[in-house]
Amino acid sequence: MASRSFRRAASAATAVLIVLGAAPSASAFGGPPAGHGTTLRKLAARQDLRIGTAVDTAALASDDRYRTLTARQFDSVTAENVMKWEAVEPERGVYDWAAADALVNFAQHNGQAVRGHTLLWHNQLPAWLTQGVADGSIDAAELRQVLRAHITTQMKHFRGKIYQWDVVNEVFDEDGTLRKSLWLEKLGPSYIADAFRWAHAADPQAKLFFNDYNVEGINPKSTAYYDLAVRLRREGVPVHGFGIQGHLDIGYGFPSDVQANLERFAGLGMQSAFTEVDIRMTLPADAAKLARQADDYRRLLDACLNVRRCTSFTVWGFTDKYSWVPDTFDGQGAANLMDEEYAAKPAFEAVRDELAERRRR
Ligand code: 9MR
Repeated sequence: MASRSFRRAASAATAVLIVLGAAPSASAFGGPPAGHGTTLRKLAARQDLRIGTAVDTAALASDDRYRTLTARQFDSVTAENVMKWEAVEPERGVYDWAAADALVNFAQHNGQAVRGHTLLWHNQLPAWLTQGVADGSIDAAELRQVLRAHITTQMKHFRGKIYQWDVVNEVFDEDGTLRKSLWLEKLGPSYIADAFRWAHAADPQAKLFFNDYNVEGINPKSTAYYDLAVRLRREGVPVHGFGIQGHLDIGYGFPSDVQANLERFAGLGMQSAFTEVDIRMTLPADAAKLARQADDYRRLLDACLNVRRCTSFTVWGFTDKYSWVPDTFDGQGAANLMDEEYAAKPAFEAVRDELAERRRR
């Protein structure tokens, strides 16, 4: 592989210019001026890779620059929140698809594919469901039917419009044992195979994914997914992909074996994807931290480009303006490709350069 400095020099020579929508104001970190030329999605298409972003649908409706950049830079979108169970079925049997449908329409209008997120999780469940389970008014048999109805209804609603679905989200703990969620507690471990079977029956074209964090490298948690994938596929359960969220922190130390991890899933005939990449830091940001962040983004993307069955690379929002990070991690942030003013950070340039220079194996 060419050295990083070689590739950087080659990139400068290629002089790939970017369009950042309406001209961004100068960044505190000196992001490049807006130029005319190519975009992340054009570069990714040449690599046979989808480049995606999570979308905050409130921002999409209210912020022109956000909307322009979402359409221009990405060819895959994921609903950050509006396809989650609490959003689509706030009252039992009463579905509200308005926000999710608006995003799908936006995507279709802009020639973008949609990743579905997520059918089965332990978070953002509707209160009627968690309360019903807690007070015993929904017993295990009924819960199984409720889950089946939810998955079937949602998959049918979006049938043919979603290319990859995060069917089960975050079902393992760090030590590789199944998370003690209400699903495991009430239904036992078979709920996972059931979820995939029900999803596939309702939309046979969609590729069905596991999705989790802290599974970038080979570790007990990612190995638990690997072992489960082996077993499920042997049993004929339709599980097609492994989603690696990629919520990192520049202080973590870059996870080892990312490419080897992707390769072992490819060896099973499965796809993989980076589904929620952001790389946070302790604020304030400075040049050294941003350089480190850029390198971590580059290395994740590099691993994906090196494995043909890694089919999409999605960032969890592209601007620091709407990131979930500062609300969750005290004193941390600046995790995205662009700053709050939409100026490109070194991480944006790193992703762009990597897409421009590399040829997939
Ligand atoms: O970014 C999402 C944030 O707006 C929500 O408040 C939060 C609620 O749990 O979920 C965030 O998205 C999560 C995703 O659905 C699953 N992986 C972790 C993401 C970050 O918490």
